[in-house]
Amino acid sequence: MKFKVPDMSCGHCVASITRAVKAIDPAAEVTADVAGKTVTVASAVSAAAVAKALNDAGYPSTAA
Ligand SMILES: [Cu+2]
Repeated sequence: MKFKVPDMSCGHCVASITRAVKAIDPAAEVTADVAGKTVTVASAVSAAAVAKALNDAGYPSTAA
């Protein structure tokens, strides 16, 4: 699943996002493209659950 995360602007954002996703799925693989403002997540949890975790961490997203 892939998300557009407009507010992701630096390595700190990536760390926060990665932590938020791993909090709901420790096995998730998170790949962030800061320049492209996209986050790709490989996880067994639903896209909706990941989107909620991102939002709760302060990073609203849309499907990309
Ligand atoms: Cu940042």
